[in-house]
Amino acid sequence: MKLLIAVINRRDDRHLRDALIEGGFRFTEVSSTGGFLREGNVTMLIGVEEADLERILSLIREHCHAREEVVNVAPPDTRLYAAPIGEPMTVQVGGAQVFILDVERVVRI
Ligand code: 2BA
Repeated sequence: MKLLIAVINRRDDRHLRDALIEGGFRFTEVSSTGGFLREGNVTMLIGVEEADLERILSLIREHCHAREEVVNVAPPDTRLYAAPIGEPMTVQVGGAQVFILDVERVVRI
């Protein structure tokens, strides 16, 4: 079995969730915050049999899209003041960032 830890853009969350439920997959959603943009995203924990891994990845590809966002990045020595100063910068935000881990054992009680 594999555990997918998928950080999802919150704008894609609802569609992916519906597709996973429709596909009969089990998962847990955790509210999370991107370390760089400090914006809310959603982290999904998806336990999946190896045979279903590619099907899940296809669903994630189908429902999660990369977007460009313009952010103001303050110089490091001014960050403490939380002032809206800094250079506008365009970043491409996934989509999804997916980590795939081997699961040693699963116990359902
Ligand atoms: P954030 O950390 O808020 O990052 C949002 C986007 O900002 C990133 O998109 C990337 O394009 C850019 N970015 C992040 N750190 C940067 C840096 N030091 N310099 C320049 N640009 C930077 P994605 O790579 O698609 O990541 C989307 C979200 O996925 C991230 O939100 C974070 O919550 C998560 N994530 C990405 N890589 C991760 C990793 N290696 N470990 C844990 N979480 C990760």
